[in-house]
Amino acid sequence: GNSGTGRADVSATIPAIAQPLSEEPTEIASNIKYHAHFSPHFTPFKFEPEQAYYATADSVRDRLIKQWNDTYLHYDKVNPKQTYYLSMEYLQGRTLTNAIGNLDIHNAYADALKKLGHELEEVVEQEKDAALGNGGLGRLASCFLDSMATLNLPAWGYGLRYKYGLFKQIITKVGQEEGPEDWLEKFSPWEVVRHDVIFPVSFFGHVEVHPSGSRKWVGGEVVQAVAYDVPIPGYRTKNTNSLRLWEAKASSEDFNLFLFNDGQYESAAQLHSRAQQICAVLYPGDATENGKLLRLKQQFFLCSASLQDIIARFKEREDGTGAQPWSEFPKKVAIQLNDTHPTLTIPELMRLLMDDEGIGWDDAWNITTRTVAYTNHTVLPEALEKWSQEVMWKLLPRHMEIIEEIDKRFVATIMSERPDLENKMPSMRILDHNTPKPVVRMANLCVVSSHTVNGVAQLHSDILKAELFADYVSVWPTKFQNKTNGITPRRWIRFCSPELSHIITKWLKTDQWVTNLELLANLREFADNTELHGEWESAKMANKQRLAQYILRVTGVSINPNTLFDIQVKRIHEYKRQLLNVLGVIYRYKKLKEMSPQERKNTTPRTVMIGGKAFATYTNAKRIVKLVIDVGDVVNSDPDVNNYLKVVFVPNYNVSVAEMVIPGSELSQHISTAGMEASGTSNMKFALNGCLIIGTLDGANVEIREEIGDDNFFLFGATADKVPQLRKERENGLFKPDPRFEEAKQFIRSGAFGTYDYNPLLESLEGNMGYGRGDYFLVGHDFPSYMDAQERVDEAYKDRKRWIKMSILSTSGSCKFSSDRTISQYAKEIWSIVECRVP
Ligand code: B1H
Repeated sequence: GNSGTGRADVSATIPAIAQPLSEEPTEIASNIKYHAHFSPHFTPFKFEPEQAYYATADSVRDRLIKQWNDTYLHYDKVNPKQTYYLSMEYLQGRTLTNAIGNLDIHNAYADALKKLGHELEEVVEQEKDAALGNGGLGRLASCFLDSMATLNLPAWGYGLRYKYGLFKQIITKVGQEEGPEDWLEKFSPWEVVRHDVIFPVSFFGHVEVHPSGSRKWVGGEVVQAVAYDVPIPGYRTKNTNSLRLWEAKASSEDFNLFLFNDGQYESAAQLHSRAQQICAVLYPGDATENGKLLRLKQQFFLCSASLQDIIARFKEREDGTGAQPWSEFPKKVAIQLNDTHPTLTIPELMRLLMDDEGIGWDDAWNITTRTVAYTNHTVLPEALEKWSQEVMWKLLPRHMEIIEEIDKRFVATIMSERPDLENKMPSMRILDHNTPKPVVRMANLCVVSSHTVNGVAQLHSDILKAELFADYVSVWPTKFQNKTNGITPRRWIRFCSPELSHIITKWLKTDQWVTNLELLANLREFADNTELHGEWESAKMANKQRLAQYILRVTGVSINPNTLFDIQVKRIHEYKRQLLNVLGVIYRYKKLKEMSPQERKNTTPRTVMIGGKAFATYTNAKRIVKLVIDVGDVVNSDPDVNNYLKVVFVPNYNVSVAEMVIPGSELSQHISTAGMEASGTSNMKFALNGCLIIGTLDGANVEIREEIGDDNFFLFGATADKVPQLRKERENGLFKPDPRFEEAKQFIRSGAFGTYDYNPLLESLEGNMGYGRGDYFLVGHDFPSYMDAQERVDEAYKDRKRWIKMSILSTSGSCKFSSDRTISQYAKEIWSIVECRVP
């Protein structure tokens, strides 16, 4: 039992099933007890935080299921046009806090748990993050799901149920090491397996041609796709949408009993383990692509299963007779491709319509192109997917036939309508025969086959139109749009910073801002109010203290909440320029060392925190991690300076770490080389939480600065339009490095941070210009203006009143960056769907 711990004794009396929908803490407590007793996942009568978490999750899930089922029935009855968001990644993070927050029963559950001897804050920490994504692209998909449900939009997500999510980062003396992220180790209480939703997905095989001329793909390997549904509740609404994650399994006929009886156990189960590989692990490359067959199988698995499901639902809802008016399909279905990863949706939909439904090419093409839209998330060359034609012919022979036909017809149309584009054809075509190995360019396939193509911030969309897709723009001028990214204000301020949220609600005299972020603009009028300043500062301080405790717990480094908390957290990539940050820190350290104790007292004390995962084989990224750790070791143990500077590497950055770090930050760094970060979304989260930004004119920074005002943004660096010219100058030996830059690099070379070989990192900043060489990312060029901007930060921070005002203006200037706004625009301008509210 739990006698003496203050925790509920779940053995004493058999709990009655308490009203599962009651909002009374007492009733909720007995409902949680009921679950601990009757849906046990552990040895009976234990009630530690872990048991309390699972019992609470079961109790919350009961509430969700009622409205989830109602939503399903309602959409079925109304049969509205529905959006299907196809994504290889969802970075959902934890669910419990978000679920009780969206259900608006946080306090009742907190009180109920208290009655059972637990603190909600401790209980929710038991949950493992669902990290089925790499970074911004995956988290964007999750924010979109939250907004679609909150806006009562009939819209579902489709993805894969990876057994292992994004690797766990372990920081040791040697730098980053990777471990498996076994989020299903116990199980997830938030998924429901639908045993009746199961579709076959084929690979390999050959194409049979029938005497009639029709073609049929006969797959060689067949695996089953089983649906696992995750409820996506909207905020304060009944609508609860679904995230449907597919799991691959072999059918039981595939188990070879003959081989098994013969003692060949491994061979007997071969097909089982082959099927299990498909959803075993998320590919860990953020903005990189590595062309492995298994990744292509994953992509096709997602596309094929999702389309079969979408078509089955279309037929069921339409009339159930089997005589479908297929021209209705684009009026009922909008499919959004989250980057090119689900591109195979296009040939697979064509195949299903032609080969299974007997529709001719022209009609099938019309249906497909009116259904599918594509979002581009990057212009980095290493992320543009190109699949080997040879591999594709083997894995998907029928799809390659269709892709060839799309390519052929595209060429024919352009040649007849736009002969002036003849010399552009080689780069515009879908098939590329010129490389040593012929490839399919997935982005080109998407542009040619989608009714709409969008970028994720204004600057990015402009660059797409002017560069990557310029030739297509001249053919289809209205196909290209911008949809500036957004973040959900529920997870990213209301639930992760309740202190600040309550202050906002108090001053705005309404909590409507949580679903109508425009209202934050009304905070501006109080930006000079000293009473608000006091409250604001103490909320920020509470969040900083919480962060300091967390840092102490995970790194052993104690940091002072009275210093400026300066944070850069994102995937480690040379274009994001964590190296610029570290070089700046190194220069600051060196100057502090040279100062007299009296001079040091006049500086602004800072705690610099850097976190993020490096792709396991990206050696320069790993060297940057190691450099941050080494600099931290030296600086933090140097008694001359460690009251004025500390440097911490935040390990294993993920969604729940972000929920801790962002509210506690005062300055955040978004310092990519201009033109390279498509949007960025953490910049929006920081700004919303009253954190000031030091940044370049890149991605959404441009729009954030526009909204919060140039006085409240620490700007530096080259602009995107100047970057090509600067690279050329550099190539021609015209670049004159700033002495501060040389000094910082020399300090590393001198061995000040240990014996690790940093030469490869320093060499990437030198030598001949090329992708990844010769300071391609212009760290040297931007260094002086970066240091100047940092000096302006130091000055601004000394003036407390000014700083707090800037912080308030950051929050109130963040209205535009709600994913509710983004999703409303997608719904209206791309999907043509409207709300379908569950009564
Ligand atoms: C973004 C990716 C990405 N852009 C390939 N591209 C991947 C590319 O596993 N892969 O193969 C995974 C991810 N991710 C990010 O999308 C951009 O870099 C951010 O700037 C942007 O904010 C985010 C959301 O639009």
